[in-house]
Amino acid sequence: MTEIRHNWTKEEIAKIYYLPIMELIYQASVVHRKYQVTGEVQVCTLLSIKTGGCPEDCAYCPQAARYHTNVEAHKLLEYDEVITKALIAKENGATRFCMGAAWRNIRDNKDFDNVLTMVKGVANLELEVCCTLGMLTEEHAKKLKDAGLYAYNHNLDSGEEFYEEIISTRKYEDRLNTINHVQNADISVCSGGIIGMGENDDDRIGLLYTLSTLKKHPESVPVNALVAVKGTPLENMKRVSVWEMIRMIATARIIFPKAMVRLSAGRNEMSIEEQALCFMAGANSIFAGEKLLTTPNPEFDDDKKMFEILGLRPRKVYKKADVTISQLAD
Ligand code: SAM
Ligand code: DTB
Ligand code: SF4
Repeated sequence: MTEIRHNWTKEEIAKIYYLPIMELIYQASVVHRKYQVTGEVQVCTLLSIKTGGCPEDCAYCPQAARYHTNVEAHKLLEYDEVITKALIAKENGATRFCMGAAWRNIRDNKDFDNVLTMVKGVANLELEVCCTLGMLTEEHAKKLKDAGLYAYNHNLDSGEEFYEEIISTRKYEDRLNTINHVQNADISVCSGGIIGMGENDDDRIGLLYTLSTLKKHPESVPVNALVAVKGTPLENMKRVSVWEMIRMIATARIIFPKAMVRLSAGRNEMSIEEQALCFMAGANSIFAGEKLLTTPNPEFDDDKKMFEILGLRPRKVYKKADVTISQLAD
């Protein structure tokens, strides 16, 4: 049960997924203790470096140009603003900094050159630098790698069949190709999904199954609860139950013992007790800071209190910094 496997069948994953919830949490916890550092949770921070105006039609996304949401679109942020935000995140205990852009795909232009400079800048801080910029080619991935990119986030979002119901402007296969390009450039892969979009259990199992059959497991698996944003086609979706989040997290922990399983979007509506169960079930990372990309998230200080109450430690950095916040202020 606890070895690393690439030959999971959907039936085997379903058997785990449907375990009675207390048994599932227990089994995930056993795997967690064997493969991960117990009591340690990585704090990551997101920054939307280019917001809104996206040509895609992802039904959940407030940044798609075709929906009328309250998101204020802005062009690519300036380098100094990005570095300042990264240093603030670091001061607050973050060890990973993820920059997101509302792009369908990377293009060879000035904006991409500027993003490469930002990657270099953040990589010089004491942080794992991650980007989520849409689809990319192998050449783009190599350029990002050379700039010092540590990880690339590209979610499969759901199982293949359900994907077509929420996005029509690209194919599941396009997502898989991008992940392949990222892996070929030796960049760490962050890929997971969203629950609460109207998918069924088979779709969730299908997502985990596809991720488990990648030639290399993703090093990071984010589990997001849909944030239903007014103006998007999914605005009226009911908030997903915490038991479903726990079920997804625990199954992911068992299938991907070595991956970081990230309790991602949806924490703003969760109590400390609910989040504690997610950590018991194998989640070992959160996004902290008042905003995810465009939607609200708990403040750093609230999470610090939660860590204290639960006796959790933020995961330490593994790199040396070239710049400190005081140097930047000079
Ligand atoms: N445009 C790029 C892309 O789609 O790959 C990168 C940015 S996109 C906003 C990153 C991820 O955020 C999506 O793949 C999706 O999983 C997640 N996301 C977007 N809107 C969300 C929402 N309302 N609730 C939960 N997750 C969401
Ligand atoms: C991921 O899986 N979740 C994060 C990160 N990867 C990029 C994004 C969540 C976005 C939630 C909606 C918003 O804030 O715009
Ligand atoms: Fe665009 Fe990404 Fe939002 Fe889809 S999820 S609309 S690709 S920003």
